[in-house]
Amino acid sequence: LRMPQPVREEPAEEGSAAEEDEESAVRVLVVEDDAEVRAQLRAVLEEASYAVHEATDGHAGMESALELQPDVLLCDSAMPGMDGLELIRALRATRIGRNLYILLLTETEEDEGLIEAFEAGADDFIGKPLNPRVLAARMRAALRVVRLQQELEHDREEIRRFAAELAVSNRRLQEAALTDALTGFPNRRYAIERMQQEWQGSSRSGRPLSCMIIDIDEFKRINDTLGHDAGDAVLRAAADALRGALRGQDVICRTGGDEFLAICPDTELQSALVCGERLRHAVDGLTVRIGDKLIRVSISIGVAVREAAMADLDALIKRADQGAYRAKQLGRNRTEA
Ligand code: GH3
Ligand code: MG
Ligand code: MG
Repeated sequence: LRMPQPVREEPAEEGSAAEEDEESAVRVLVVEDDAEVRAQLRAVLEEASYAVHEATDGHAGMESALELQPDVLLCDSAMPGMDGLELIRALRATRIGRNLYILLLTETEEDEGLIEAFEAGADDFIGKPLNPRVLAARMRAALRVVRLQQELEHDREEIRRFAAELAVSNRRLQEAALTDALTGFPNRRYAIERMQQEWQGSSRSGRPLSCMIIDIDEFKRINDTLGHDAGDAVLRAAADALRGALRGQDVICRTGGDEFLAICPDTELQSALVCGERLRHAVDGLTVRIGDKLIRVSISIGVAVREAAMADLDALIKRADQGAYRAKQLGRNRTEA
């Protein structure tokens, strides 16, 4: 059971147009030990407006791939040290490498070699020596997959955002369902659930639990003589005064009409009585201006503490109710146990 709390709103961040352009260019990482082939690849790729990055061996390729997170990896199969297939296998085992489109440059195009390349995780291959038109065509095929991947990622991001918004509005609804709109205090439903929690906690730990029933004096007369709106204004003013005099550990709920319940965990009767008196004083003498009239407000309070002989929560509330009744009988504007 959560106390109603205001929800913070995060401002949306916006990237500049230049940043977005940079992001939408398809990034290709070329891993190739032969400088001449690298230059040839770069020429073809830049002609087609890809953003080209280079690495000269498998290990450097691995590092660059993880850091740059390119859209396409163009990698040579035969390289000293970590060769192309080893690089592909290593990348496919990472989160970043899993969605990468991988195009393998191979010297041989015999079946066994190609099967091994696909099994290592290649998406496509291209034979050496390079035919620039074949490379451009295979890159266009790669682009179809990359675009789908990007759309998928974009949709996933939208879903995440939507789910987050839903969670926020859900939380607001839940909070509203537990809040009294007039005073902003937790409402009766919250009060009952919270009291049950505190009752159980206190029964288990043996720590004291007190509560108070607080009722505005002669409230009907305010309604009857000045109208319901005036009554509402008095209720709000009384609630604000109560809020200002409340200890941090205590909770006040509006349980109905002109009645409030204060829940005081870890509190013996004597301290609860002191707290009750502080609340009563905070409201006593409060004047609310309605038109040209000043209305004086006071409250009567009944206080009770959990006792071993009490069968259940209702017994505790009933005891507090009896205190409030006595306070009214004894002339109002009083705190009684
Ligand atoms: P007592 O000193 O004995 O408490 O007298 P009282 O007139 O305050 O009697 P009681 O507490 O029984 O009266 C509660 C009244 O509160 C009854 C109803 O007309 C009024 N009331 C209940 N809910 C609202 C509300 O939301 N707004 C307003 N303005 N009045 C309300
Ligand atoms: Mg009353
Ligand atoms: Mg009442």
